[in-house]
Amino acid sequence: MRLPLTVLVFALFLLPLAAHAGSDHIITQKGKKFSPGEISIKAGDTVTFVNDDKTRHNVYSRTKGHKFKIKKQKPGDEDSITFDSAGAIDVRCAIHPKMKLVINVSD
Ligand SMILES: [Cu+2]
Repeated sequence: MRLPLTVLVFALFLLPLAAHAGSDHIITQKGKKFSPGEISIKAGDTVTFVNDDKTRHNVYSRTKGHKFKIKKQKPGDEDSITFDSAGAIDVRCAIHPKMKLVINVSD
């Protein structure tokens, strides 16, 4: 059986690219809590922060070497951050101090 050329092109060029791309993880903000409250990912992975609340959130981290700040997120907004290096990253919300999330990034 002969494979169509397009299938071979996909197999040779696109699958290796897909295998090397980082995974995407979803963190939901609902009831003024991050869910899940802790997550383990690989360097190069992306985390998408979804505001599933009726209030605004303002996600940030001050962990050394991993600082980021997603300004204000309205209900329904989502923003993605890619984490390129290993570390335990403390994530907070500037509006709700009780909101805590730890992102464990491994190589
Ligand atoms: Cu918040």
